[in-house]
Amino acid sequence: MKTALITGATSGIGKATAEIFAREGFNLILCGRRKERLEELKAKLSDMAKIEILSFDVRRKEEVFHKIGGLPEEFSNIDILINNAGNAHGLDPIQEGNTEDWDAMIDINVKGLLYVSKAVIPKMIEKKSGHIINIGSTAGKEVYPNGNVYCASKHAVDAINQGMRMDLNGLGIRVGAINPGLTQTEFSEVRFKGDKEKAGKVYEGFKALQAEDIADIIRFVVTRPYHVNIADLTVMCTAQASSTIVDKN
Ligand code: NDP
Ligand code: 8X3
Repeated sequence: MKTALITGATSGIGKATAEIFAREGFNLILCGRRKERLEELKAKLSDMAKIEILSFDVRRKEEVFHKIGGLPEEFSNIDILINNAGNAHGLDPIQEGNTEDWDAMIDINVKGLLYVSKAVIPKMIEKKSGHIINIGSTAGKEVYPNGNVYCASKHAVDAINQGMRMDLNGLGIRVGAINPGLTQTEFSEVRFKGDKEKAGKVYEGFKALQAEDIADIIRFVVTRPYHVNIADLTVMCTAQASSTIVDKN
């Protein structure tokens, strides 16, 4: 049975992916900072899959290596890595940007993804198999006003995804990105620092993607035959045509 490590499993896309993977019977390593949420999810999914929870902040390099390196034997052989942890912090013009928000986005979305990947890749190379899915964004394909540093962080994920695929070519490891557009999760609540009303408005007047829609696509990607690698996939809801064109009524 396959073992999957999912970062950002406490909410949104990561949580929905954990749920769908559990139904596939995969062994799961669920990561995130909010340990109580991981424990709740473990309790919910344990009758379908073997679950290990790993609570750490992806920004803490030493902790990332310590936690992933210390996985119990039965979870140490990771077949699938879902690099999903991440968020936007703020939506301000660059001249008004908050440097702590900038640090958070670069440190979590870019450096955190790199640390987790570096902790997981050596064993994949050893066994000459593995599958890494990097969760990018439409914000990694185009830039929108006030999106500046978030878009930069997701453009970096796009570049890392391409580079990772090149560097791991020939080593038996599949690498691909999934780039969602507007998806209704806790994403906007985090972006607007807990302002639920402002966050809710982002998804008013149209049917946004749901976390389960992306999770179902991730399930599809990881269940293709081994010679098939979905390298780069952009998904938007029907109402969205680009980062700035959304049909709202
Ligand atoms: P959520 O806010 O619902 O989930 C974000 C997840 O990331 C949480 O589980 C959170 O866990 C985890 N996370 C955040 N910061 C850290 C950290 N420092 N260390 C460890 N884990 C962390 O948002 P989404 O599900 O929407 O976001 C998931 C991914 O999808 C992100 O990479 C996001 O950029 C991307 N995305 C989202 C879109 C959207 O419109 N929603 C569209 C395109 C891409 P915890 O807080 O418990 O640590
Ligand atoms: C999340 C989608 O458009 O808010 O990556 O940047 S968007």
